[in-house]
Amino acid sequence: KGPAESIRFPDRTSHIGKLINDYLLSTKETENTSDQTIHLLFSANRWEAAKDIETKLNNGVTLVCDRYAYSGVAFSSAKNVPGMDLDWCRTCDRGLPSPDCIIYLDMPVENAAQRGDFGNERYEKIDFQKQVREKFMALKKGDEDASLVPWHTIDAQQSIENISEQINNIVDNVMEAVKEKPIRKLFTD
Ligand code: FDM
Ligand code: MG
Repeated sequence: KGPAESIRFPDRTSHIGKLINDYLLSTKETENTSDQTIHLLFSANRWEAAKDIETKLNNGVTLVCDRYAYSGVAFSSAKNVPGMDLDWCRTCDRGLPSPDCIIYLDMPVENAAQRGDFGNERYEKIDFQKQVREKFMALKKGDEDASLVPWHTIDAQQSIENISEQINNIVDNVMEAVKEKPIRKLFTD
C-alpha cells in the first residue's frame, strides 16, 4: 500500500506552534491574545507545513493527520465571537491541501472528560466541548449537502481493535478512490 506517516496539528514544535502551546496552557504572555490572532496562528501553523504535505503526497506517502482545518473552524466558531462566523473562520485555510476524508471519533463529551488529563488546557471545558461538537456536526452536514470532503463518524467508545478495524476499512476505500487523483484545495469548489 506504500508508505504512510502520521502528522498532527497544532504542530507544537515550530516557532508558531510554541506560541499556540503557550496559548493553550494560558501562560501570562498570551493572556491578551485575541481570538482572531490565535485563529490565524493555528492556520499559519498549517500553512508552514503545506509545502511539505504536498511534497509527501506527490511522492506517494499517505498522511494520517490528527486534526486539521476543520478543528480550526469548529473550535474558533464555537466561541461565538461576533464576526468570527463559519465563513470568516474558513477563509484563512482556503487553498491548503485538502484531506481526502475526515474521520470523526465521536463520544459524549462527559465521557471524553473522564479520559487522560482533561481540564488542563484552555479548551478542555465540558460546555465549550459541547459547542465544538455541535459545530463539527454542522460542518459535516454542510460538507454532505455540498458533496465536499466525505466524513465518517466512528463511535469512539468502542474497543481500540474495533475502531482501528473500521478506520482501516474506510482508509482502504478512500486510498483506492483517490490514488490517481490530483490533490484538491481546501474550501475552494
Ligand atoms: N485547535 C486545534 C484549535 O482550536 N484550532 C486548530 O486549528 C487546531 C488544529 O487546539 F483543543 C484546538 C483543539 C484542541 C487544542 O489540540 C489542542 P490537541 O489535538 O489536543 O493538541
Ligand atoms: Mg488535546
